[in-house]
Amino acid sequence: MSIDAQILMALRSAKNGGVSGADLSEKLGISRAAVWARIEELRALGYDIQASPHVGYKLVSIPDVLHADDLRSRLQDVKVVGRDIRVFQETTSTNDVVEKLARDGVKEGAVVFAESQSKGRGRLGRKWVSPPGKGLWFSVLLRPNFHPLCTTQLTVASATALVRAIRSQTGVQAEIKWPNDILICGKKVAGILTELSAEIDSVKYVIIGIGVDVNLQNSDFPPEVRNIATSLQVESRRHVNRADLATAILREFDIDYGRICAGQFEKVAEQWEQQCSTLGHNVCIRVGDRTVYGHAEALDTDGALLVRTQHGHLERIIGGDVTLEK
Ligand code: BT5
Repeated sequence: MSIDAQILMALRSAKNGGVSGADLSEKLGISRAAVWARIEELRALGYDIQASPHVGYKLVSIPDVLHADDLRSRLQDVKVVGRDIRVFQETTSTNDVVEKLARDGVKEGAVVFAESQSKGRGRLGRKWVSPPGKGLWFSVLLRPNFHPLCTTQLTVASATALVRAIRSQTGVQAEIKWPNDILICGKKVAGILTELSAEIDSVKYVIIGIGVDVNLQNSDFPPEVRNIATSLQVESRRHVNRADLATAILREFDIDYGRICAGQFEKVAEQWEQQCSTLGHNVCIRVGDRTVYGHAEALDTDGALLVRTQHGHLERIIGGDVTLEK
């Protein structure tokens, strides 16, 4: 772990107290002058660190920036998701960056954040609006040992993780629209783009791309999206710290990924069923050039949606665009 991450970790664990320069210097094995220099660097990034002769260094507030070392230092407890974190100021799409990492053999659990994306994308090549500094635009690399058809389980897991983290960080109750939308009061606040590289019966890697509209104002969305999108700031009426939210999402996703790897998808599905606005409704689903009408009954064991069609058949849908019917 980097020196900066260790300093931030020590300051955080001091809670309301402070940590003396001498203690930090001893703990990190660097001189007090070097500690001071690192503290100055962190202050320049916006970390408000007070220094006083009696209390030592004290972390007063953290800036709304994504700092890879800081995020990593706050995710000591994760098993897989978030054990390697990289932050870019700008990328084309974080899914592209992670795909390159995957091909280079990087271990699963790596997460790439970008402050902004010039070519953020949704499914079927749709555009994903990703302005700088206002959202969480990131992708997670996973190498699950399962059949490609089970990949929907990961989309389901990331959706439930998002709902839990949004709830714990903002108090707002979001809902899931199958398969990949997170909505608040019917407006989209986050989306998930799951991309896969696989052999016929085994997965090579999966990239879960997640976009969360955190502190965007309505005017930050282009006109064509403004009426269907919202942000956590708009809904909770307060600024949301992105680093806090990011660590909460990754921690929750790590828990659900652990469950899936242990063959306990049903535990994830249980939560999903409580948070999902699609189930129990009549739906219209566009799957490629086909349209399926029916009643969304349940989630199958691989994450597929089970829809009772107008003709009484139970259809398994593994992807598509859902519209709720009246
Ligand atoms: C999605 O696609 O919802 C998946 C979005 C995934 C974005 C993340 S960001 C990090 C990673 N890197 C990427 O390049 N992508 C992932 P889909 O269901 O196809 O929805 C796309 C539609 O959502 C667009 O056609 C717009 O109507 C709408 N949209 C675009 N930007 C939005 C935004 N910021 N917030 C809400 N809705 C948006």
